[in-house]
Parts: sequence; structure tokens; C-alpha cells
Amino acid sequence: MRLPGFTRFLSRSSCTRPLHSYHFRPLSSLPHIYSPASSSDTRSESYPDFGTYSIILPPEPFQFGTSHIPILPVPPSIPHPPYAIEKDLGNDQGQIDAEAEDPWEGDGRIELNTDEERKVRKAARLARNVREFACGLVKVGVTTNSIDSAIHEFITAHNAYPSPRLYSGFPRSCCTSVNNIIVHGIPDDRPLENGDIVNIDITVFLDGYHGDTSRTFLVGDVDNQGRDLVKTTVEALELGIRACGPGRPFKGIGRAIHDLVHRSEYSISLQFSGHGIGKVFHRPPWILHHANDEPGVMLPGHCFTIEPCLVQGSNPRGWIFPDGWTTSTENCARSSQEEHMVLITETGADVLTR
Ligand SMILES: [Co+2]
Repeated sequence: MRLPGFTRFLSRSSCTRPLHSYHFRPLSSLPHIYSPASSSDTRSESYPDFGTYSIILPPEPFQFGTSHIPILPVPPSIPHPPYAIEKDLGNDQGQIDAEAEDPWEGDGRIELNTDEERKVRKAARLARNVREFACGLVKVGVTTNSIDSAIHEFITAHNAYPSPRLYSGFPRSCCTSVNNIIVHGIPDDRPLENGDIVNIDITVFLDGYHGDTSRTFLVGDVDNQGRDLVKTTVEALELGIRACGPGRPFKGIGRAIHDLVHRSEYSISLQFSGHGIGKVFHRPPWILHHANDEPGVMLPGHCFTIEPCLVQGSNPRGWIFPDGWTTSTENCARSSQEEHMVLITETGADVLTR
């Protein structure tokens, strides 16, 4: 139940076609199945109106895995995280167990007031800067592949490694998740369309530490439903952040987000959690975004992400495309996500990717 930010399952084959997109007909405009027998007939409730947007579906015929996707080069002079080293040397994308390749130990707390704190803050700041750079790239007609390439260049130009690249075999340097994609969309040749929402999830590995952040961007004119979804997701993240501080329970984050979302027309994905971060990309503490009763208290030095995914309607379940990564909502409702990195200090909580 507590999946880290990246799921682990991959199979490989080849395919060259970009994702198709289809126009989404608002469900409320479809003929209703039920004719109300009387005004008190509860079956007459209308279908939820998720708005108008393109649905992202896997290309057909289905082909499995990601081995057809070329990996962009990273100069060997840039320090690589452990999971990427062998693959670059041996040109082998076949290693898929990220946890084994990026093992964690200890309680994961950063030593405050040391070089370690300085480095983790620096990595987070770079991730923030990449996110701001990405913001300027999002335009109608631009492919997510070209955004990925530009982000890759930006990160390597700052002597950092794009952490998603080769993590569990992931083939690109960031994740781009459009409309009904919850997380882990693989950048491709589909041009962004007017009305899309796209999450760009960026992680960098700089001087031995990872920095991780994501934001959902609006492409052109997004309908009211899409805008409100993104706005509520930003609020959810902010409420989660406000629940942070030394001595406060981790479960307070999920409680705060739940209290907002359960009053809305959205639901919270249970399949993806925030995570501890530092020398390792994903590690405990796992941060749950829904109401939960997990034990654990935040202590000075704890460094973790909060990254809620909100989904339109009441079904937050996702299913994974044949590429092994792209996770869509089950009913193609839209999803949005926002992510910050938080460091617990002696006196409060610093958002490192602000
Ligand atoms: Co993350």
C-alpha cells in the first residue's frame, strides 16, 4: 500500500508511436441511463461533469516496456547516483530493482548545521530552479519530449544528474503527466494542447543529494474544472506543509489533506506517497496523503517530500500503461499533483523547494 514515488515494475519491448489523445466528452452531456420516476428518485442524480479535455491512452497496438526510448547522455564527469553508474558503463538498462540499487540505511535524518544540510538545500534549490525553468517551456504545441530535453540540458549544465534517468530503468530525465495521468508519464512526441494540464516532476542529484519537486501547469485556456482541481491540489499541499514541525505526528499531514479534500469533489490517490529524501531518492519515512493512523513523529533533520495527487470524482484508483510507468486514473478523470521538499528544523519546517 505504501508505494514510493516511483513504482517498481518494468517489462521491455519496443514501440515507436507517440501516445494518442482523444477528445473527452463531458459525461454530463451523454444521455442519462435513468429516467427519474419522480423528483425524489435518487437515481436521477446527474453524472459528474469532469469538464472538457483530451484523454491520454496507451498507443495501440500495445507494446511493452521502454527499451525503444533512447536515453539522453550525461557526461561521465557529472557524479551519478548508484543506480545509474553500472548502466552507463555497461550500457545496460536491464537493472530494475531501484531499492536494491539505491539502498537506504539509518533514520534518514539530515545532520543540521553541517555540510550535509548545506548540500541538501542546494540540491533542492536547483530542483526549484529547474521547475521554474520548466514553467517557461510549457506552451501549446510543444512536445513533452522537447521539454524533457531542455530540462536535461539545464540540469547537466549545472553539473547535476537528472535523478529519474535510469531509476528502475526509467528512460527520460523528468516525468510529464498530462490530464488523466496521475504520475510517471514518460515524455513523448505528443504536442501539448490548449486546455491540457501537465505535471512536470523534477528531481536532480547534485553533490551527492537529491532535490525533488513538481508542479501542475495549465496549458492555454483550461476549463474551470481543471483550474479548480489544480488550485485545490496546491491548497492540499500547503495544508500538508502547515502540519509539519518538530514533535508533530507524520499522520497529521494526511489528516490535514483529508480534511480539505473530503469536502470537495475530489479524492486522494492512495497509491503514491511522499518519501524521505537526501542521499537516496526514495526512502522512509513514507508520507501518506490520506487519513491514516501510522505512528511516527517528525524530528529535527527529517527531510521528506509531500506530493498529493488529487483526482476528480470519488475513484482515485490508477492503472499502469503497457510502458510499465504511465499511471492513468481508472475512469480517465483528471488528476493533478504538487510536490515540495520539507526539512524539519529545531524550530519549524523549511520548504526547501519554495
Ligand atoms: Co517525489
